[in-house]
Amino acid sequence: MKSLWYIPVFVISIALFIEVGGVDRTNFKSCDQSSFCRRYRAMKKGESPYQLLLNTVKEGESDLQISLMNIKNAIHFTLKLTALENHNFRLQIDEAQPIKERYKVDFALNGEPPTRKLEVTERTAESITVANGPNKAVLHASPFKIDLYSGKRLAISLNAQGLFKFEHYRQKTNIPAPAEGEEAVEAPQPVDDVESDIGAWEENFKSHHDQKPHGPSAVGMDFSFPNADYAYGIPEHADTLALKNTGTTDPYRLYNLDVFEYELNNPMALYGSIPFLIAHGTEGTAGVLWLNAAETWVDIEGGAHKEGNVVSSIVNFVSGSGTPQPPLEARFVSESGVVDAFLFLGPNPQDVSKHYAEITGVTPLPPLFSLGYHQCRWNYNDEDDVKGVDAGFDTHDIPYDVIWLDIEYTEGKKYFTWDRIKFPHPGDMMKNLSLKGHHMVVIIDPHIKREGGYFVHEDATSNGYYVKNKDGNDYEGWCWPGSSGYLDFFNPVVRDYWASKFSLDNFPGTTLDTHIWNDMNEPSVFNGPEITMPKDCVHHGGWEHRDVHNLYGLTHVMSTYDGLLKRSQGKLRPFILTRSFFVGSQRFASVWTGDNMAEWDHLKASIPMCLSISLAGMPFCGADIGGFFKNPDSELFYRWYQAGAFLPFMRGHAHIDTKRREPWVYDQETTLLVRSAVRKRYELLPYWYTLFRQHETGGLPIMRPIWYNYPKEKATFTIEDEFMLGNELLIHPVTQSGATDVSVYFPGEKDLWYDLDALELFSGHGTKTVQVPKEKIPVYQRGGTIIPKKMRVRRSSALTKDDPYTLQVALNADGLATGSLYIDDGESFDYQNGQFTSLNYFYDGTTMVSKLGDKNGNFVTKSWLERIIVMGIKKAPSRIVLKSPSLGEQELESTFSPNKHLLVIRKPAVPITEEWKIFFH
Ligand code: NBV
Repeated sequence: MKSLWYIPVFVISIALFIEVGGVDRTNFKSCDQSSFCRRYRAMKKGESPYQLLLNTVKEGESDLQISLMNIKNAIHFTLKLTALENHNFRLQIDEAQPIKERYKVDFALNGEPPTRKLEVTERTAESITVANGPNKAVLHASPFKIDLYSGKRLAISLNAQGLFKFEHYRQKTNIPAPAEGEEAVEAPQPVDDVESDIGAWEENFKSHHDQKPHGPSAVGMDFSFPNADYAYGIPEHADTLALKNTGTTDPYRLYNLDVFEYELNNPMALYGSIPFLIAHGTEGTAGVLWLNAAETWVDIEGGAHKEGNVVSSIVNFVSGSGTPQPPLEARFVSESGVVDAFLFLGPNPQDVSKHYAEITGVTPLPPLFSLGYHQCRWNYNDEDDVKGVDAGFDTHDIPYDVIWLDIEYTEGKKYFTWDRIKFPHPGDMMKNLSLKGHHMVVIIDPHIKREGGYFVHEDATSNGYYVKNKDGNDYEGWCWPGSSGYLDFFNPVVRDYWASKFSLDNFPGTTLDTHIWNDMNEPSVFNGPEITMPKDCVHHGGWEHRDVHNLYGLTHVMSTYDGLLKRSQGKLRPFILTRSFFVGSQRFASVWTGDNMAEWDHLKASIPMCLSISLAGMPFCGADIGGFFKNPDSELFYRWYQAGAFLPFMRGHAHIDTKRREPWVYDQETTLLVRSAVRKRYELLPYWYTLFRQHETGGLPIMRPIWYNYPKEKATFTIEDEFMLGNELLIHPVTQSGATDVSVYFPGEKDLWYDLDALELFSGHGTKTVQVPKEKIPVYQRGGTIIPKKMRVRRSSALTKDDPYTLQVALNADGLATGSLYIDDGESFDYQNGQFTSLNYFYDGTTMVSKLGDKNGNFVTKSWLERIIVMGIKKAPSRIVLKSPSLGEQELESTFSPNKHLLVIRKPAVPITEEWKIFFH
């Protein structure tokens, strides 16, 4: 019997991969089909029956603990409010005397969050007020509510809507059926709605039965942001950047799932989850991290969004326009765990990101090659195919850095092995790629083929490394290899074991230039409920999969990262791409938006999707260029490269059933257009690298919504067809078929925007129509900035190592500009020991200065300064003189275009790492 179930599953999966027809919603739960979501959504506002017992307050150095009681059933909880460094707060609520310990999220935070002194400033019979620097929290006893102030402004209120609810663990009350002739025992009065919910103790979905041995355990809290207009973040959803009100739809769902052919514009769950929301309005920005790894749903209401905003439409109908908008509300509900909420009070978007990054970590500086172009396909068939594709880039003079191998390179989908027919000499293949400075990324999924003799399976079974099913046996699911086991990365021994598999000895055929792609790590289980692991499976420490589901992918990449690190004795920076992610995944991996489609709307969606992921602290994001499923026509293809060249992670990828689509397989014109887009990427690599270093040190996103840099400018709040890189570049990719022009919004009342192709001023503040002939990528440099470039075309980023730099200066209305450049060896951790140079540049009309940003840096390079381009200069200087330690005083040559207001200074020729001054006379 046991072996028969897979036949239909297998047939279904095959069918899935041939037909392209849109998501099968019946595979995934709606809120109504998830019993805790249904229960919580049925709750009415103000129903929250909790009261703070103010006479129980215990003051700690940096925290306050108080008892919280459910007045309906007298169950007690412990509330702990902690003062975090940077004047934010952390709220933790747990059962005071649970019959079973509740899961608290591990791995996500970057160590124990730093705290500071919490001061009690006021006590009344109804409330207690505590201060954390300029910010304060007022805890109201009854009705229970917490108001958080950023300075004097009320930024966030908790339980203001009265929707907080905490389902305590309980014993199941089994009421024996009456024997014949006996009277029925009267059922005890239900203590809450849980008792009457048939889904509370077990639940069915399709053919799957979820046995809930611990019963109902959900937690939920509402957060109000009185002054905010929109909420952003909580990826991953294929939806708008500004979150929609969910009054008439399902809530946004956070449950890492492999959603085949995901649809756009809906709140369904996708591969990754980051329960971090940013609320923003002209008066300030605030953030909430709801640190819970169980299935989570998020309802959004109020704010400036019109559609789905029931309250605001009634208010507007009754009293006409001009009525204050209802407060923006977000309500998080999770199936288990505790309440653990980090409350970031801003007041600026930058404060929120920085403080979030301090707690959850940043993306460490990636190796330079990984910022170049990546060429992938499911699959490059064999070594000759790889050789041919590599040669194709040379023939067509297109730079690229990485070629990827998908699952077919393995022997029967057994990871850490090679198909010996197709890839008989992987080591030689690797070395040949390395000769031209290229790298390879190979896929390693977490499912393990259950086949006797396969070393990983043998080790996993004999040592008990697999996740267990509810009966305590190894859980067996179905994935690419057929019957599969799933390593339990929650066990530190398993993580070490997995890490050791990446050593060059254990994974023969790889070299230090081989990096890793972790796919299917939601985890994807073809025959599991919702294509994932059953919730009643059990992990290390006895935790149910229900408690930790959204952490699986994080633990997988953590361990892979460790493996790659150890492989080079901690010397080289690993590159990993992950599909599934959670809070903290940014510390280990880059991410992409999974299996999109070769459709214009999917190209368009890649911008808000990566923006949301970036806002949630994961900056290294991209989308499959060209679209994974289906075949793009040439226009979609080259427009996608043009957009993709300006997303942090740039990779072309395609499904196994699609036509080949290396950059040169269309007509010659398309090849040239793609080539030009990729070359633009390479010119800007020094700028990208500097941006990533700034992220590492400052925690801000790299790709940013326009409002992030212009927080007071309401018109920007819902823009999602353009974005900024750092503070310098504004990009409005063409995402419409047949477009001859696009309408670009230029923010900043006083800002000036320079066209990156024409090298001249294009616009001030406002909306402008931009002509977009085939080769045009609308990219603008903000006046007041300086960006570094390298202009020589090479085959890979590695080969540009000693190339000279160009500095591109764009003047603001006052004729000023500043910028920076970061340089190191591009691959090792030596930069952490001083092997780097970081420079700041200042231009003020009479001088331009290069100054070391950090005197401790002492990187040695042959690179020099080849050119300085100044855009927006009114008149030509009569003399330009350079003063530098190595070259002394020298007059520099230049050309000036009066119509363009463009000055090009030729060959300053100073070593790039030097401090110098240029005088304009
Ligand atoms: O490994 C095959 C694919 C991969 O190409 C894709 O990028 C992943 O998102 N993988 C999913 C498995 C199944 C795709 C239908």
